[in-house]
Amino acid sequence: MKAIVTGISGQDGFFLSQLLLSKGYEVHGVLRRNSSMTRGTIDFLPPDIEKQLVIHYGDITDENFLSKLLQSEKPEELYHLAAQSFVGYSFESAHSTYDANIGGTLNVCNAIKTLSPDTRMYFAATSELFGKPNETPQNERTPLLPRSPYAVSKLAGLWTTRTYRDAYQLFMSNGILFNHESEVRGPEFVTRKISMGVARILLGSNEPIVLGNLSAVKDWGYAKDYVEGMWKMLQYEIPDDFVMGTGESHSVRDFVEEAFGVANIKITWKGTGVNEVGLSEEGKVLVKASRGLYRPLESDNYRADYSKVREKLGWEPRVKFKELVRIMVENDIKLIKHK
Ligand code: F7E
Repeated sequence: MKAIVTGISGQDGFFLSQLLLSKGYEVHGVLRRNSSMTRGTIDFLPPDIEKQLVIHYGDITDENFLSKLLQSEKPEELYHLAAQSFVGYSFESAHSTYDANIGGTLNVCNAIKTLSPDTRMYFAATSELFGKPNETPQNERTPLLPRSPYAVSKLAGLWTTRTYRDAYQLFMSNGILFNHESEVRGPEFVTRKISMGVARILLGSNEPIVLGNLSAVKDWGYAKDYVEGMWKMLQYEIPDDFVMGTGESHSVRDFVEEAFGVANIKITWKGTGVNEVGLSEEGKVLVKASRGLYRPLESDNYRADYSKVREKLGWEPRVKFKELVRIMVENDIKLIKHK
């Protein structure tokens, strides 16, 4: 079996490529060349794993590149993970977000349709499609009401794959995944920002962690579990859309408390909104809020109803919130100690 993974240098690419290799796949990854020649999470892979990957340098916004790739490789499966995935940044740069997330997805769909129609495709959709939902928990029937350029772009991607699936009988499945995190999460995302900040403070730093909206409520799971669900979607008899999450809701504030708890530091809160601070027992400021880190629109109130993936694919999250926070904080403590 051969699979192509776009976005192989991201968090999910890190776990997915290892899962596919362990199942005996030939794994091809699409990687965008950059001037500093960094390769994202590929550089964190064990060398014996990394050398098994076949890397194709190119960009998903380049239609020609994708056409040539699909024509020459004709993979059984393609996991389309590449995207501008940072919601906050999408407010500053909607255009580049649309180019990568809508244009890139359209290119992938067109290349499959014309050059490799037997390829099964997974599209990385997102819980951000729900916006600020009125119904809890959210499942495949919950209305899609995006509240960021990122979410709008993913809505277009979702409907592109649905349309191609129905119009041309292609196997294209959508994973509507809630937040999934890990020890290789990028430092711009809130969970990693917190786990790194806690590790820094535990090991002597006096710099508080500066955050935006502490009250945002998300459903956070472990990325390693979610890539298994992606693979299961492509083994299922029909293409379909699936919600994946943990079924637990927690605020950013809960994440902070739990993370400091792993480091045996108790935090208490004072003030509200942008004036909120988190203090240690000795009164030291550990966390503070900043207006500049709030988004123009927030999407939250999330809790996944993942009964469809459980019933149809036999998928369950193994790692839930507390364990996830522990994995991330302990990993960052180890990383900082060995720096
Ligand atoms: O924000 C709040 C922020 O940037 C989480 C992506 O993988 O999951 C991810 O998107 C929450 C938001 O992830 C800070 O306002 C507070 O409510 O870690 P995040 P995200 O926006 O939820 C979804 C499912 C995806 O599809 C995306 O691709 O935390 N927040 N203070 C903060 N967020 C950040 N980044 N930094 C802060 O200082």
